[in-house]
Amino acid sequence: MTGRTIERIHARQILDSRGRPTVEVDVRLADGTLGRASVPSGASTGTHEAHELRDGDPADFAGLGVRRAVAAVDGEISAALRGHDPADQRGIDAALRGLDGTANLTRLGANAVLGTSLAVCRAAALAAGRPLYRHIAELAGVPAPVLPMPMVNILSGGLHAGRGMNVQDFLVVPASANTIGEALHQVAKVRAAASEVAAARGLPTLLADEGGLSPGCPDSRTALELMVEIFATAGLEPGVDALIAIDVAAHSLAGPDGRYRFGREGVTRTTPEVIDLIEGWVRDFPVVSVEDGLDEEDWAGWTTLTARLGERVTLIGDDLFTTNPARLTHGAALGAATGILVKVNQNGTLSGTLDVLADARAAGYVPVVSARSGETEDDFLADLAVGTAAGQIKVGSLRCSDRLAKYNQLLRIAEDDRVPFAGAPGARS
Ligand code: 2PG
Ligand code: MG
Repeated sequence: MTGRTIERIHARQILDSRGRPTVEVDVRLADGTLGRASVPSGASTGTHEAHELRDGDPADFAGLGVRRAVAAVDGEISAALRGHDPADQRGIDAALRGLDGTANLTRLGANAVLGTSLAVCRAAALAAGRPLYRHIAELAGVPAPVLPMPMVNILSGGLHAGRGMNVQDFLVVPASANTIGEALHQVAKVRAAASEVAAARGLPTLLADEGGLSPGCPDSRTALELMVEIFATAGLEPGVDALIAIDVAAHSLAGPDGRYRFGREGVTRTTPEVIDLIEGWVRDFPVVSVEDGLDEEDWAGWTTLTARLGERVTLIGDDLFTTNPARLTHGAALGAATGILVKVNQNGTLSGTLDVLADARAAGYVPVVSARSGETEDDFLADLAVGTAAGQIKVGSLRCSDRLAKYNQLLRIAEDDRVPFAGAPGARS
């Protein structure tokens, strides 16, 4: 065995940013190199995501334990990958999928498979003595890494904040920033202004799941007005320095009758009415992108929405695509959405995620690399966004170490002056 072979893979159950169990994987190489990675977890999840295996034992973290996934890594996965070259990411990911044997990674668990896939990648980069983002760029066939523009959570509702607002997230994009450092500085001003404005208005200043505020605005336009006021308080010009990104997470509003329930307003809307609502946001506010404006199965609605607004804002599919190549192909054929949220745990392997990013690019979709609402201190995503030159990243607010871990890694990568900053996002790639 050479030094660059996998000697042992070991997993453990750790806790994520919501205090729920998740999988952490250690990949040990024969030369002693240790690659470690952990797995995120969503709250507003798409139906077609790779399967997150939970134990369902009510006595263990209310059924959320991941001991079976951990056992799969320590047992079958470790045995199958022992002796493999960690640089062969594609071969390893194919072996993991083959070992699981199901389309959605239901047998071993996408959490077991993804944790291994990411930890293998990190071990390979460490063993080769090069930065993770450079290693990922090579795996992805990307000639030049790029630091992404962040879209940063400021106000939350939906499943990230006890349904205090119907729309899940309002985010800031610091559009006039010329470097990642400047971008984060502008966002820090916005985040501080958000607390200041909320306190002045007697709104709650406690944190939502991704470190933003949960002001409980009665409707979306009130939240958008609050965003604009926050930008002005931060000394930033709305529409020039600071743009608004919105994640509706419409899947969590959709009822079985195909209508959307905006419970805080006491209003139910049809698909055309939701499209009108979104058009009003785009007309009256500096909105740069709208994510999951409609439900994951509302393909006809998505096609209409895209035809109406696709040239004016980026329409991002998250639950719509679930980082799944077949769903992206389907959407591209229909002309549904113009952007795609890319989440490693929706797909299940690193290679699969890189393939979806490549497909998205080929089809002209704007990619956004994204964290989950449940995260750990793992900063892999920063290197993934840079290495794939994705252009944009979404990892939550400027609060909580699980979020800052990613931003701080971007600041470290920025010391490599060969890596440019993406700058302001355009409506289409
Ligand atoms: C989303 C993500 C991140 P979750 O909807 O885009 O904000 O949330 O991880 O809960 O799916
Ligand atoms: Mg989303």
